[in-house]
Amino acid sequence: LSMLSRFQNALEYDEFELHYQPLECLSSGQILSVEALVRWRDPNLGMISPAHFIPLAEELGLIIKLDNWVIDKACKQFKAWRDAGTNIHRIAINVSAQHLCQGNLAETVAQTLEKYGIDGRNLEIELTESSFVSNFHEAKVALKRLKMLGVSIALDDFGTGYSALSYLTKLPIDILKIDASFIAKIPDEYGNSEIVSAIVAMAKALNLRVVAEGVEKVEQKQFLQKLGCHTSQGYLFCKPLSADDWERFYSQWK
Ligand code: G
Ligand code: G
Ligand code: NA
Ligand code: MN
Repeated sequence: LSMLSRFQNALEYDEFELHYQPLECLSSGQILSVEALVRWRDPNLGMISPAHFIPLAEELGLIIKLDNWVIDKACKQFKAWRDAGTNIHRIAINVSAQHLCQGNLAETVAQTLEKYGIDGRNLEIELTESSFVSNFHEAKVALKRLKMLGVSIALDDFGTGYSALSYLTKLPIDILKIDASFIAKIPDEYGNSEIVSAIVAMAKALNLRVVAEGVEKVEQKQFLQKLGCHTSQGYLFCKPLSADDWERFYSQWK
């Protein structure tokens, strides 16, 4: 079977699933939101990482279909958790750079929110800087539409792209997610602590929320707390978990 037909089959036969990883507030200890991360469970190959199949889906022209599946599934899950009484305010989803300027992202999001009776303020959309590079104007229009729904916009993998910092003031961005590669080298490696510290200060000055990604060690968490970084995500607090495992984690954590 060609990759194209395998991927199409996977969409049709529901071989994708979402895993969930919480974001922890470093001052209150609360869980602020949960990020949905897609996985492909191939009957023969087992779990395939999105790092492999997202680029493939982009090449095959199927990324919007996959993103839309993720949007639907994540909103449906959020509604189910809310109905079951969990007190998590937001769910975050990743959207491919291609999708922001093509397709009808805001319309799809609006329809899905309506379908499940969810407020836009319950949703965060994570995008990478590459989403804005080729089509700045279209990106801005699309982001404004999402903002009108109440959706928060997070800039993912911040610090690893090539784009200008001016995006932060020209586009309606709410959250900076500091890339895990910086966090991996704090507090020891000279230069990195200063970069992280500068990003946190800049985010505060611009009134952006800031999230440290890939927090694995207690020393990293303590360093971030000292800097006043609001939010952390990483294996130290919780790995991405299947829906069932996440529910177990959450009920024990509560
Ligand atoms: O969860 P993991 O570390 O395996 O994710 C690898 C990469 O795939 C990350 O860059 C992540 O942002 C991306 N990714 C995970 N889930 C999704 C998704 O639902 N849609 C898109 N477009 N990218 C995702
Ligand atoms: O591109 P994005 O930031 O969405 O990718 C997030 C990816 O990082 C997910 O695939 C998730 O599995 C992974 N991840 C989450 N926490 C940690 C961590 O503490 N350490 C490492 N190495 N990876 C992490
Ligand atoms: Na992300
Ligand atoms: Mn990231």
